[in-house]
Amino acid sequence: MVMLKPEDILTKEVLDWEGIHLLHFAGSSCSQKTRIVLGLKGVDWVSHEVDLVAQENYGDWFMGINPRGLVPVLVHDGRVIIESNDILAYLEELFPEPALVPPGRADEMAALLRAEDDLHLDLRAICFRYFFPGAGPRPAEQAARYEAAGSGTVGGEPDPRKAVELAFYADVAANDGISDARIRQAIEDFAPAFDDLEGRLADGPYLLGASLSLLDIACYIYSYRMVTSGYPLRERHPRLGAWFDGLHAREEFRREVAEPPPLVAMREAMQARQRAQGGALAEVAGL
Ligand SMILES: N[C@@H](CCC(=O)N[C@@H](CS)C(=O)NCC(=O)O)C(=O)O
Repeated sequence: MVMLKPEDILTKEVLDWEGIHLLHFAGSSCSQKTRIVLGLKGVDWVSHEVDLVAQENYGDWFMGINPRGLVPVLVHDGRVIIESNDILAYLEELFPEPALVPPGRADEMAALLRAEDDLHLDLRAICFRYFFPGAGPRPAEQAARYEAAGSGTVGGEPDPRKAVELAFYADVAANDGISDARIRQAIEDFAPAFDDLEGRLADGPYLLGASLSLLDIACYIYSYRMVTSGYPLRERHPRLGAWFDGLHAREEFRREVAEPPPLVAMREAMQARQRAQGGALAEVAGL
C-alpha cells in the first residue's frame, strides 16, 4: 500500500484535511475506476479536480502532494494514499459494503490488479494515439519542471517511478508521437491479459465469478478505452465484449467515462483521418 510519509509531502495543508478527499481528473482512467468504487459504496467525498490538460499535476501544489505527479490521490483524515489500486484496496477495507473483493481472495485480487497496473503505460500509449485528440510530445521545459518538483521521495525513499514517467514522455518526443511499433507492442502485451479475462467469463457473469469485484471495475475502464480507440473487443473476445456492454449499460459505470460531445467529435474526426491513411489501430496492430 503506497501511503505517503509526512516527509514525502511538501503541501502540508493536506495533512489537516478531514474526511475523504479525492484529487482526480474527469478524463483520467485511474480516477474513473476510483470514482466508480466510491459511487458503488455510497461514500461521501470531497472532490478536488486536477486539470491534466492544463498540466496542474506538474504544479508545485500538486507535486507537493503526490511526488509522482499522477492522479488519483486519496486523502483520508490527513493520510495520503497514491496508486489507484492501493486506493481501491484502502476503500474496500474502510467501506466493506458492498463487498468488491470476494471472501478469501484479497491476495489474488492484489496480484490481478498489479497485472492490470503493469499494462497502464501500454494503455496510455494507445490512448495518446487513438483516444485523446492532440496528445503528443510535450515541451522539454515541462519535463524539467516535473523532474525538479516535489520531494522526489515515496515512503521516505527516493522514488524510481518518476524516471519511468520521464522515459515514457522522452519516447513520445523521440518518435514525435506514438510509433506503430509501440502500438504493436501494447497490443501484444494486452493479448494474454484479454485471453485470461475471456477464459474467466466462462465460469460466471463477472471476472471473479458470481459477483461484481474491483477487477471488473478496473477492466471495464481499460475495455472502454480500448473499444473507443478502435480495438475489436467484441469480435476477438465475445464473452468479454458482452460483459463490457453489460457494465456499460449501468449508469454508475457509464457516467464516469462520459465525455464532453466536442471532445468525442474531435476524436471521431481524428480517427476518420487515421483510417483514411491506413493508420487505424486494428490495421497498425495487424488485427
Ligand atoms: N499507477 C498509477 C498510474 C496513475 C496515472 O498514470 N495517472 C494518469 C491519469 S490516468 C496521470 O495522472 N497522468 C498525468 C500525466 O501523465 O502527466 C495509478 O494507478 O494511480
